[in-house]
Amino acid sequence: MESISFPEGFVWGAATAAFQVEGATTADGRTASIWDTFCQIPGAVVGGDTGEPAADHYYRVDQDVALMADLGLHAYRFSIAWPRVRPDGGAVNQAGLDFYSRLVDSLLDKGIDPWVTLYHWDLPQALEDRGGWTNRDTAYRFAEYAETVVGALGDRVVNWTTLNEPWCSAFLGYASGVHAPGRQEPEAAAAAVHHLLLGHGLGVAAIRSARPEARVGITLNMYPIIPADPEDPADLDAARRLDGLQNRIFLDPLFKAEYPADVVADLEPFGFSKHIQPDDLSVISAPLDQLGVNYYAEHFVSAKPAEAPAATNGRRPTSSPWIGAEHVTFPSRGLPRTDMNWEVQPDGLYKVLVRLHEEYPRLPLYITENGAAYRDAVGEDGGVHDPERLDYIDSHLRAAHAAIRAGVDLRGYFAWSLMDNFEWAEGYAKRFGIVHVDYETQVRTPKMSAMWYSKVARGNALAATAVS
Ligand code: IFM
Repeated sequence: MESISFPEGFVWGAATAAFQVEGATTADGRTASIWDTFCQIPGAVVGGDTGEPAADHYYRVDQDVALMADLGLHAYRFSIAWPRVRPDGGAVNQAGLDFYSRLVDSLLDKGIDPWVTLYHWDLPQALEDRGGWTNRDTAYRFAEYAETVVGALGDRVVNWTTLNEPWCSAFLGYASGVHAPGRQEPEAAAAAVHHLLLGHGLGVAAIRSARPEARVGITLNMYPIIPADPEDPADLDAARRLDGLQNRIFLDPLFKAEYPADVVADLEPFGFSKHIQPDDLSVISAPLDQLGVNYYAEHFVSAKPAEAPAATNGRRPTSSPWIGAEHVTFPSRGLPRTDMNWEVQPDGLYKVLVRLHEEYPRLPLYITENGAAYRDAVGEDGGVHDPERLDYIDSHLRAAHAAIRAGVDLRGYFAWSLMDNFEWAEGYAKRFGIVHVDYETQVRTPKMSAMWYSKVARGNALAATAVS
């Protein structure tokens, strides 16, 4: 393997999200989010895990910032907990804002650029009680919340992300029920897609009016969709439908001011278009400064029935997130897999980046998440040896670099995740961190991948051989 350098100024960061790392779910006026409620449903989260203690980041934030500085990170992507700063979606809670204000100051003090995500899935439960993202009003409440956060942090934060992975919020939250709020109503998911995008557009306007100099984007989880048999019309239709639901239903309104006609037709049985009001698409397509891409794997899809239904392993029953495409299956093609059972396919990252470059306006791109869960343990020597994660990140960085060589304006990479954390419905069982967290003692141990990543960030380059 060759040694490669990244463009000057390339941003090397790591990411987390509030509910996954903070803990302190009732501290200083925070009220319940949909995830606090969801965790109480029997069988919803593996092991009955909850947002406590997570990585106790709320109380260990100084130590964590010092760790990032030791690793030589340029930027930290974190999210704000809406129910900390506007509990129940209502009045502003200064104590909640103060936590993030201190975090921003401490990052800047160490020369680390704060990248703020406003919504990483922790909707105040009180807003869900009024319909959550199925209710158009939630988009306006989101804009109000955005205005509050930008008002408090906008003097020091430049890079803003409105939503993280709205696909998950809409389809896992309201159709499959795998994520909070755990609803299994396809019509609700269709409504949620549009209201999340509307919230994004209104949020962009709120950020720009408070801080014209802000750099604003959204983060999408993008997947190349590969038909199992490219000669089979049914597999090709399966791929078209999934590309519509995963990628184009978000990209087209954001960047072309229209929903893709085939997706609108597919979703008509779920009442999708009745939620779209006359000016909505112009709000949603407000110009952005950058786009965040979260990449983990490809979807290899077929219209043929699955060989064996997936086991539920004691979890509560869930539905398909693929509304109108429930028949689509995901056959194995023998690629290596991570502990999430996700394929390892770095070439898919190249495909995603080049597709964005070719089919959508040429915005600066950032990989706002990429990484892998593996079964790590602290060894007898006190270290955590995670060569698979190191190889995973190395191979994806090589794919990203190939995209840069092909002309893609890629400006940064954020490893998911800075540290082990609450992996949603999988609880604490899946470890994505480059830093190991012992949840009993809250001791942090940088894994071998973290030491390696630190060298990459410092040198702005990948060495010829991955494992140092
Ligand atoms: O942990 C999540 C994160 O919150 C959003 N993107 C995918 C990660 C791994 O599942």
